[in-house]
Amino acid sequence: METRRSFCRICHAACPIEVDVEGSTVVAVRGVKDDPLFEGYTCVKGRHLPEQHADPHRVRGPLRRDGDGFVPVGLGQALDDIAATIGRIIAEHGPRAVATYIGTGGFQSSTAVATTRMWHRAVASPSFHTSITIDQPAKTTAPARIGWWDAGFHSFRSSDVSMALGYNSLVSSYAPQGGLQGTNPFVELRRAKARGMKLIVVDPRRTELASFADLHLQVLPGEDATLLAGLLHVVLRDGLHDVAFCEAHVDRLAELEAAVVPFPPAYVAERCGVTADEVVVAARLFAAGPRGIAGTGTGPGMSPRCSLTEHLVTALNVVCGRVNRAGDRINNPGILGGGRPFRAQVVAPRPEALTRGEPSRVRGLRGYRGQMPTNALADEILEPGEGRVRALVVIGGNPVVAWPDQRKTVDAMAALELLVVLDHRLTPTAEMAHFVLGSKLPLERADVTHIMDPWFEAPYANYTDAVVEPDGEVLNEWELIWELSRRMGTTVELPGGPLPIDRKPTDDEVIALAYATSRVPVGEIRRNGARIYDELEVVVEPAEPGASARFALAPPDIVAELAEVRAEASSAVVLSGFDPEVHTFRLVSRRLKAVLNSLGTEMPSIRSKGSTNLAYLHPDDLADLGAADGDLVEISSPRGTIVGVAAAADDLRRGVVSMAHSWGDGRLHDERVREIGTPTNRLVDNADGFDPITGQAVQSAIPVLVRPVRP
Ligand SMILES: Nc1nc2c(c(=O)[nH]1)N[C@H]1C(S)=C(S)[C@@H](COP(=O)(O)OP(=O)(O)OC[C@H]3O[C@@H](n4cnc5c(=O)[nH]c(N)nc54)[C@H](O)[C@@H]3O)O[C@H]1N2
Ligand SMILES: Nc1nc2c(c(=O)[nH]1)N[C@H]1C(S)=C(S)[C@@H](COP(=O)(O)OP(=O)(O)OC[C@H]3O[C@@H](n4cnc5c(=O)[nH]c(N)nc54)[C@H](O)[C@@H]3O)O[C@H]1N2
Ligand code: SF4
Ligand SMILES: [Mo]
Repeated sequence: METRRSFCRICHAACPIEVDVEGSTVVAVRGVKDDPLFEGYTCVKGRHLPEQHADPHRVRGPLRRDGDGFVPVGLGQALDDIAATIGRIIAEHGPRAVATYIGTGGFQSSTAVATTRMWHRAVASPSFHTSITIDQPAKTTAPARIGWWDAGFHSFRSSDVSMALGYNSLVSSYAPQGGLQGTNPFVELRRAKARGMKLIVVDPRRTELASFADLHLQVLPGEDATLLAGLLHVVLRDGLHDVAFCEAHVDRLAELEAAVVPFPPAYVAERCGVTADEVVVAARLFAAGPRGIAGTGTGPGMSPRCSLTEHLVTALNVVCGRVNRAGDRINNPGILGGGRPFRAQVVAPRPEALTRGEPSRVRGLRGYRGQMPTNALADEILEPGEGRVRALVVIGGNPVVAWPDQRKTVDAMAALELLVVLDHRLTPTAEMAHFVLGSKLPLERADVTHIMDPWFEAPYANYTDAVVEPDGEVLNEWELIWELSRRMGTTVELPGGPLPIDRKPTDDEVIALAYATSRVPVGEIRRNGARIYDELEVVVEPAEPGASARFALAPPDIVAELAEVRAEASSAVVLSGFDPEVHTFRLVSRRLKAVLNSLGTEMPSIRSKGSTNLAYLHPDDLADLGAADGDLVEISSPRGTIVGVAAAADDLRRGVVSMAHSWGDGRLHDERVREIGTPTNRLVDNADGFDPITGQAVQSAIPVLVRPVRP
């Protein structure tokens, strides 16, 4: 038996691992105790990688649709057929008709996004989609309206205060401030608390993270914009903001102050279901700083008015001056990103960037930052007319359960002329495909730590070679793009030059081409393995002479939306079908430790921890419904109905159903809910109450009616 070093790629966190291998069998996986950043951390998912490799149902070679089932087919034949169909659709309907979607699984492969994006450019198809546009997309669009700070905002390790609105890093390893992702989050948090950092958590659930909080606001879901307006109200009213910073760098502070006047603590408290005192204490604790930021997770990022919420949280950080100043050392300048300077100046808002993207054919939406919104892809497939999407290649994603509006998504998958899925599992989406291509598992390919690169709390990078041989006729993500390019005669240009077409490159070559402009050459990162590049002394430079851009705190559309919020009784009114008498509960999303979105239950040890996504409810709510733990409950939104298995949870506030997403299958009923769970996206309407800028549907704080299912 041999032990090799690698890193886990089930989620973005990139925990370094030691892998025991016997021939091509993965025998055991452990954390790396001496890793300078992770200090031995792994989670239950990573430690069960051997079961992922041993899965008897793994897709080990191409499958082609044959009636209701599949037949195995040779890889060359499958790729010939796929390339020919894509070529025909482009010739008949133009390149826009061919779309790709890279999901969370695809993101883990460090060259998937770069190669797929450039393939789109080569065939002139704008229809490039990823899970980014359904994963808190307002984070990518808010800077265009409010501006950005070139040298970045405060990092976690140097913070005196951290405000977490709707994320739960101790389960998700996700944190907008870095710090609690890509590390050992438990150790990191304890150290921060030991040095005196104050933690404020805003969440309807007393989450694992909230249990460490100095202040937990157990809010009603969906009201984060109101809460943030209230925090800004207190900060500005009491003069707790950084006056000098605001004078030098912000515009329209007076307009923002005026716009939040109608959000005094008493009003905000009533609306958010907390006390006025809690609102004031939170504002003062945060403003006291002097360092630290507030950030949102998927809770607020998927609730109504996510763009406004993201604007206000950035505004709160800005008025408190929580940015890196000239002379500050940047704790992680990024290793794979380019060696750009960090300057103490505002990056000007560019709201026009949000009105110039490729138009979507529905709902007045547009592409932004080189991608089309995934929220509208089902409509792009279903809406007749020029530019209709007819072919879709899904790379490590699971639209049937993960996309908003399940019914529409299922209809869309069925309407495609060509659906290709690259995955190692026969997912509910793969079950609807014309071709399923088996993907390599992460331990079968080389990768770099590209997702975490800008977020690591230290200048850290890792590189892994493949540690086992691939099992079956399976493909890496870039290999699929290369195979299509070769057959279609397209050139995929990467930062280091074109992907060679006359011969098959290696993983290492493709990584070197994709990260040719990295701060540390990838060859060096490969030689070093996991390492902190402490010798990279990057210090914030003064502003460029003449730099005059300012943060746009209160553009007229933001002021107008704040007034709309103030005129509503609840954020749920954005949904036209909402009836306050009927939809008395709010359904919120949550992550589960043992699974990643739809992935996990194929591993027997994980499956034994639970085969359904329980519908957690406060025990008193359950009692009022006349239901008990383990009973079936029917959950209905204005858009649809699911049946879930109820579970009592006293960590929730009353009136909230907390449920993980992306379970179940595409059959649109829940007869097998106890065995496979149920997809909460059946409750989601992608065309009602959506955020007008990003198209984000209401996927959290969904107004629902809950009823017991009588046997
Ligand atoms: N209601 C509701 N809906 C949500 C959310 C929510 O909170 N609530 N969250 C949203 C968010 S944040 C996201 S990111 C999306 C997720 O949306 P998706 O990414 O579409 O869904 P996943 O279930 O993560 O699908 C990932 C797939 O990749 C496969 N995979 C894993 N590793 C690899 C690999 O190395 N290569 C390849 N080719 N495939 C691999 C897995 O088997 C799995 O089928 O869902 C969104 N949907
Ligand atoms: N173990 C595990 N880790 C994961 C994933 C997984 O499925 N499992 N998924 C990965 C993905 S794709 C992503 S994007 C990240 C997401 O990472 P996080 O954003 O941390 O996701 P959650 O753990 O669901 O935390 C969301 C929190 O928001 C709260 N919430 C819901 N609605 C509201 C609201 O309206 N307002 C407020 N203030 N709070 C609200 C919920 O109660 C929940 O505690 O996690 C990643 N990591
Ligand atoms: S946190 Fe993510 S990367 Fe780390 S072991 Fe768990 S699944 Fe793997
Ligand atoms: Mo996500």
